[in-house]
Amino acid sequence: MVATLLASAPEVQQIAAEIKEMKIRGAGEIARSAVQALLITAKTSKANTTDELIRDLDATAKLLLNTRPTAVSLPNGIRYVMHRITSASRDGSVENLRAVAVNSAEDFIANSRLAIKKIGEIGSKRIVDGDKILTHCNSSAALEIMKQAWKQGKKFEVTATETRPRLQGRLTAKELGDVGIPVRMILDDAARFFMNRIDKVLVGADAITANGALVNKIGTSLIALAAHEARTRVFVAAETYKFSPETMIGELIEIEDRDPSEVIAPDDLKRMQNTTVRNPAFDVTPPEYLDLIITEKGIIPPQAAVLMIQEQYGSFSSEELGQYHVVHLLEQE
Ligand code: RUB
Repeated sequence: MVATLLASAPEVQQIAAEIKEMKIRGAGEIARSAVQALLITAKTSKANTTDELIRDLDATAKLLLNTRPTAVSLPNGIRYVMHRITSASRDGSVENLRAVAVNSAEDFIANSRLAIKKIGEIGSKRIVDGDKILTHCNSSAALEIMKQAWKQGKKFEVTATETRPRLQGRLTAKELGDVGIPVRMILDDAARFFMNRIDKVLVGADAITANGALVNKIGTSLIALAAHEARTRVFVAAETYKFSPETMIGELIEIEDRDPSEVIAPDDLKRMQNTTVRNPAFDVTPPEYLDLIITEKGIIPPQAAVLMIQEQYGSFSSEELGQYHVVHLLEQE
């Protein structure tokens, strides 16, 4: 068994390490990279039987599932491929099953990129001349909306929070600034200070729960709270593979706790008596603080998240979810 896995190990291990170290980051890119790891495994596995190939793919899936816990896109992307493999016939040749794996992985990656473009098309209609938009962290889906709106000739400006501790706000400012959009970067703590001058908050998602709550970069819920107080609308850009089927059956989304050294240098911390550090990477914004979710299938109110999950996954048990028995996800009509 080890012999069949070794061939794909280095590249796959590298993808897993880069997700963990956040060299690969953002929920969409994490999912595409995890699926890419399955694709590499399918192409390079030395498996002689369909069972051996499934075992190799399953080992890669498990490795990837243990990288970052919060982005639901990751297990959903893996399920997209694994469901198609495990429901394909095992009686056929290993080459046929390899082709199923490669095609499903390629489909997921292509459809997920297409989903971002569609979100850009749909969401850009909600941006009007003169808008002052606030965004948090660095979401490719949220940025696509702003980039497409700018391309259409709309004139607006963006306030980007710096996003402590990893400063993804700088990536956002660079990306938007490079296409000509005027960006003002602010401290995360200044969001409420500026909120009265903001027309729309636009953020991405790591996960959407069945009750329509948003799991996104730490600080999103405080920004939504400030927006609620100022009667500023909050828009979420989320591909449908960010919706969590687990939450339909009462599971909670795990919030990643990252290393304290991202917040304070270990030597500085050592000098502080009786002090510990917590560094949750994400938080939960309840649906009451969100106005709408922009998906590639259209705009929905957060309360309709449950219908979106039902439409995509049908009904299922927790055992079925665990065994990749999930259907329809991201399938194009
Ligand atoms: C990134 C983050 C993004 C979502 C959506 O967190 O919170 O808002 O992942 O991104 P991190 P996208 O930097 O810790 O991964 O729209 O690109 O999927």
